[in-house]
Amino acid sequence: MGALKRTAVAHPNLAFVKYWGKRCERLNLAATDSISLTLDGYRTSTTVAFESGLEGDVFLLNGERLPGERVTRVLDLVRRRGGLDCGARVESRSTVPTAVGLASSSAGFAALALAACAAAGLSTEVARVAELARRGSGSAARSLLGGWVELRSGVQSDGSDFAVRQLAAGNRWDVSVVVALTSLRAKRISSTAGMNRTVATSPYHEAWIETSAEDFREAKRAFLEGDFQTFGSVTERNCLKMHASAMASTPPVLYFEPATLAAIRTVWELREAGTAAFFTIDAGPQVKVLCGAEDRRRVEAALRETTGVLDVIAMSSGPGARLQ
Ligand code: 2P0
Repeated sequence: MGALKRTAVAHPNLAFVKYWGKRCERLNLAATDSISLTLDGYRTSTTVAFESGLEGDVFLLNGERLPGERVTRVLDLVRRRGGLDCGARVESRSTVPTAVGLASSSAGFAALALAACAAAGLSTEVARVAELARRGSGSAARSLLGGWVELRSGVQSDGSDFAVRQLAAGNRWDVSVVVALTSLRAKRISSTAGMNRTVATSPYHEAWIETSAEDFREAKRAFLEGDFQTFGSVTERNCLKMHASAMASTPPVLYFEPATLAAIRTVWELREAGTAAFFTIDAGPQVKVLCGAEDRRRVEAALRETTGVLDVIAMSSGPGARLQ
């Protein structure tokens, strides 16, 4: 066996219309369609080497050996398709803080799936890799593409109509994403567990699913028409509905910290004063603010002055996953 080894790089993405809940857990198919922007800034670089004689997989993240069950789940599919029966050594270097709501898994599984497909000699077409990246983390399929991306989860039980597509290049809108870090403590409940609990117990989950489809249509139309205000309003509404449905679970799924609410208030005050800035929040306490690039400094300054905000990081659009 020759050197079945490749490296891929990917970046996290940020969803403005969100994925929360699965329609099929086995195939990891989302219950809702989503729209995201792939970011620059943080990055993950992953090398996959299939090695004959290696039993089981070895997964290292920033030099630390981790269990890597999900890594093996993706690699098993790659092995089956590529007719391989050996273990793999996976070495990942990531600048994304993990488990704090900064989408580390989106970059991680996009890089892993792409590197593994290439190492195994499989197709690296986005559609093929997306199916594998998704099995690691639903949001990872979106990080395969750069700029503005839509993920359509489809309705078929075998996932055959699942698709990710680029809606537009990152420069379609000259925007910044300003992230207010409010806590770097690992979240108490993972996204997967949080969304599964929401599906199983939240009385508002059905309403989330129904209205999320409207949000997707409205946000996509606003995006294609260049209507930033409407896109931003739908973003906030969609985010708060996702969290409202999660909070109504038993036991509750609550990701906010006091500074999360303070940062929301700051964004609303900025808007009242005429700055078009809109927030979104993922499975963690960080507040991500979408604004025009020309307003970035004003938004950064306001968030820095917000009680409880630890740090502020500005990002722009980034490229999709690529082989090195
Ligand atoms: C999103 N999130 O659309 C939403 C918003 C978090 C909040 O996708 O279970 O880590 O691994 O498929 O992809 C985070 O969920 O979940 C996520 P799994 P994933 O970005």
